[in-house]
Amino acid sequence: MVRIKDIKASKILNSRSDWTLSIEMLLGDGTPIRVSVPEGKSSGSHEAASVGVEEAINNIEKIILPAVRGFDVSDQPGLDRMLIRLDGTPNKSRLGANAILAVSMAAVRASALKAGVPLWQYIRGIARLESPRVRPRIFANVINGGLHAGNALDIQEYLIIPRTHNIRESVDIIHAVYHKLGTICNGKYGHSACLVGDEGGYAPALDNNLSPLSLIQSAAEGHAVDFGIDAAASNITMDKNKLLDLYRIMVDQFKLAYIEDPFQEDDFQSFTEMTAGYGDSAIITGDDLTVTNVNRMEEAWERKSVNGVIIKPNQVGTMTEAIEAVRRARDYGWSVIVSHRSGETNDDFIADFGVGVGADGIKIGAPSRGERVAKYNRLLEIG
Ligand code: 2PG
Ligand code: MG
Repeated sequence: MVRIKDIKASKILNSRSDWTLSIEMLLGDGTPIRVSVPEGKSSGSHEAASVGVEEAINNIEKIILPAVRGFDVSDQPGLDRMLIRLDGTPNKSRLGANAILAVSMAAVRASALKAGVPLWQYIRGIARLESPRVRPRIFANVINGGLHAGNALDIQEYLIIPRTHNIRESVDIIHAVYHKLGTICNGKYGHSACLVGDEGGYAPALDNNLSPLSLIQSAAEGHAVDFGIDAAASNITMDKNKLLDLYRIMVDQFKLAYIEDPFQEDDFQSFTEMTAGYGDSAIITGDDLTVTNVNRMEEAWERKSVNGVIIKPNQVGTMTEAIEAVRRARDYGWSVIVSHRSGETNDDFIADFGVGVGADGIKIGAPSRGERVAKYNRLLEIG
């Protein structure tokens, strides 16, 4: 049995140079386990609530540590239940989803280390999901807009999705297309217009929401890739009919295979229409709509609003609940896409999580910027 002896919490910088939470959990035998938590910018308003970093540090040291000291890290459901009870609010607003998640993640990492197995394999074991043995397809965000870039693109993410479950092949394709895209972008708009955004994709100074798809199409010529978008539409002011027109053109001209958050986060009805219209050829995915929350997912299922779902551990706050959300999505027959956040650290936990739960896809930004590359390289290591 491996017990929690101590937890030291501190603040570190994330990829947007905002402070975020990092902890070092000390185990009974003195082994230190480090994790840090990411942070979204286009966050859904129904996500579990994180608190400020100083408050999270204080909550961990003054409230969480006294409760979990001596706890067996391998009892993940027991630990997570205790954290949820200790918080006592429906959205983790007392202790903070960031504070709770850090402890929950550290327990998983500690248990994997002590069990002598890779993190992804340990997660596969505790998830007990009937996961296919194939690896997730990689969803690479190669052009950034919306809140993740300083350009005028309404759409937040333009994604390429290689049609392979082989990690090496997938990264090879993403690498090739990303470089070609850079060359095309520089040639057309000049270097200064093609610097990268928050998730490492190029952020060309464009305002036509279709232009990025033309660029990507040229860059991807000859490669087996699908195209997708994350509209993150809660941050778009365009009215519903204009958005529908835009999506119609995108599907017709570029055969979009993936559309995330096409409408505002509470507009289940419009998602339902979208899924009825395009769900046969595209994965219509909830992110801000569903926020890794089984109650929101249930509503989306009853209303046939989506056929795919984003899973982000920090939207819900514990490993057990994130795994439960994956299980629920499987019951519903939905595609499961595990995702990083736009404000990341170099912690590569999410790569192991995506592989461990047998996700269909994993969204990790573009293959540039250290915090994104950390996830790509971890996936390559896992193989
Ligand atoms: C999203 C995410 C990650 P953020 O909307 O899917 O790409 O962005 O972390 O800013 O919510
Ligand atoms: Mg999203």
